[in-house]
Amino acid sequence: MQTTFVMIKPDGVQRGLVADIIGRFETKGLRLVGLRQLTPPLEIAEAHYEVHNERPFYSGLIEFITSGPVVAMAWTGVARNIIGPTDGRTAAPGTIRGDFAMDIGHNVIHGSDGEDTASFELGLWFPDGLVDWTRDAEAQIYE
Ligand code: IDP
Ligand code: MG
Repeated sequence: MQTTFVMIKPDGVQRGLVADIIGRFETKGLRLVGLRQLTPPLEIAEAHYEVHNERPFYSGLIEFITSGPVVAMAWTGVARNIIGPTDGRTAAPGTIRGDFAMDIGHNVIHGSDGEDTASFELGLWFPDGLVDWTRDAEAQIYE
């Protein structure tokens, strides 16, 4: 099963959305295997968004993501469709971005977009590794 790096961005933390967002992944049936709150150091933020470093929004994005605490998480199970597409204005209701975001930059949450980015991002944000445990309810959640 895939594990995704998920991060509640500074706007989501400031707006008090942490409990609601964690609850969506948890009640859907994903398994929480990493959780930490931190104000991202510049070098982690720059490494995380390195693929975008030529884009016009890059410096604003780095400023935003280092502006205050984020909640970094690792979730096992399918996460991306809970998050929704980048632009909150067009993301479908029912997704986190569709329900909570009104813009493309301040879009509340990040989720890795594939297996390779997931392993890179998990190593970057969780250098000490993840929590290895079995969620007993998975016997009911998965057929
Ligand atoms: P993603 O987060 O859905 O994977 P990406 O295209 O990888 O979206 O962009 C990374 C992040 O950069 C977005 O989540 C958003 O916060 C920010 N971003 C992307 N495009 C724009 C833009 O056009 N203006 C401002 N910020 C943007
Ligand atoms: Mg992306």
